Amino acid sequence: MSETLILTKRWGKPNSATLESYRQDGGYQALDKALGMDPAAVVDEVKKSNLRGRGGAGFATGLKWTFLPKDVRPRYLTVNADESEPGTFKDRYIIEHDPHMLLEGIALTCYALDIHLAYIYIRGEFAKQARALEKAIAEANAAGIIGPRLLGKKDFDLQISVHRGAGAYICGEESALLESLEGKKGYPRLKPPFPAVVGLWGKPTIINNVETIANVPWIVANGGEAFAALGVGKSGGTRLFGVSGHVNRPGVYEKPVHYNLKKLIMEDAGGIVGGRKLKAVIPGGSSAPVLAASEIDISLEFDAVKAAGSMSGSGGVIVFDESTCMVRALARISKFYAEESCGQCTPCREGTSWMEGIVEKIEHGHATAADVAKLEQVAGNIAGQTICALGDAAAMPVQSFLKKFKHEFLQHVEERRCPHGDHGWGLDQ
Ligand code: L3W
Ligand code: SF4
Repeated sequence: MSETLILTKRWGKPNSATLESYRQDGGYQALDKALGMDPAAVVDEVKKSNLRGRGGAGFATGLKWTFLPKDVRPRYLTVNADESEPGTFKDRYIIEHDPHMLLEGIALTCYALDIHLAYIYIRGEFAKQARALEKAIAEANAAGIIGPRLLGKKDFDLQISVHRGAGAYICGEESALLESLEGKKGYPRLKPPFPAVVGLWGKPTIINNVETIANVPWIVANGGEAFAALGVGKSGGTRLFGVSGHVNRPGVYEKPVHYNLKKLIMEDAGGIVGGRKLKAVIPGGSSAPVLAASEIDISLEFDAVKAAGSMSGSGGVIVFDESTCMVRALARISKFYAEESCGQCTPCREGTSWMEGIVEKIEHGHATAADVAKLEQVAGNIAGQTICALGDAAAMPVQSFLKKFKHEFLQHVEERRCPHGDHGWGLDQ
């Protein structure tokens, strides 16, 4: 039986981003169907679908939608297109190849939740994708699909606005994103209250990832149960997995949420380059704990990856072969978090730079065994002590690399050099 494709089925078609092409393939028919439904029935389908957030946390989408207070207006939708987690590259392709699918998802979500203004917060570097969105929004407005009347038939005003970020990773954190959208510095807010209750301009705001929202047209067209049936347990549908690193065929793969990680790497992505052996895999973006080669015969479903000691996160699968220096790889990851910490809370601001410094020292053969122990201690004092998840995101790779590959760190100390010399492949090569 051929696999069901929801998000990638139109990728590669000529002019797939145009309204004409989208409509030829049945686009906006789900919106048409929804306009004949009660908005609450649309929410019910999303609940039944077991759609879980594709941005990293895997939170149940339908449940999040129910957190909106009943009587407070206005309420907003914000689509998180900040996609900056190292190893994650999927939302940009949805926007590039099928922007109307996202717009239809937005229109359906707004209709379901009585929202009249939606923002798409897009990573500043995504100039091409921002232009694709602007163009698609202009087409949808000109065709009367959005604007004062949905599909030209239902009095329901819907405006969609694109807001470009300015290159800060932290603005992908939902509350920092709201601050940035309000024109302020992207400092994460303390939660609770969650954005669904107190969000943009203090009003209830639903924030969902691009991929999450892009699934909604299929769910409405085919029914929530059909979507749930593509997955397993409380996780429905397919997901986009971005496979990068030492594989023969890196790229984005759409697979059922519970697809096997080993199969994805060894079969779909063509196995390890040069016939070398696999050393390690980060299964869900750089924040997720690393898995050793022996640990990857697992389902990629959120809870299954958690049970295996990591996170399925944003679906970014990073593959390291046997030639990788794990200290160097960690040095690259730690540098990223130190650079991107917003500096608002002490454990993260000081701890990320401290960890970066120690890992660099180990990598260059200037450290002692006491430095390795200190690294472990610093990471332990960041995790769970910060305002937002960036602190944990910086600590988890350090803790897991040390847990699984401590011998490599100690080897650097003993030999007073990197055993891989210039030949180790780090993340920056
Ligand atoms: C109302 C409650 N709402 C939770 C909402 C909350 C949010 C969602 C998930 O971090 C993770 C992080 C990164 N009432 C609620 C509630 N919510 N309880 O549910 O919340 P949370 O706090 O579990 O996660 P988060 O703060 O959204 C996201 C990991 O994802 N990550 C992400 C990076 C991804 C990118 C990217 O490029 N796409 O940056 C990677 O693994 O570490 O753990 O909406 O408001 N009681
Ligand atoms: Fe800023 Fe880091 Fe604190 Fe998050 S954990 S608020 S990024 S300093």
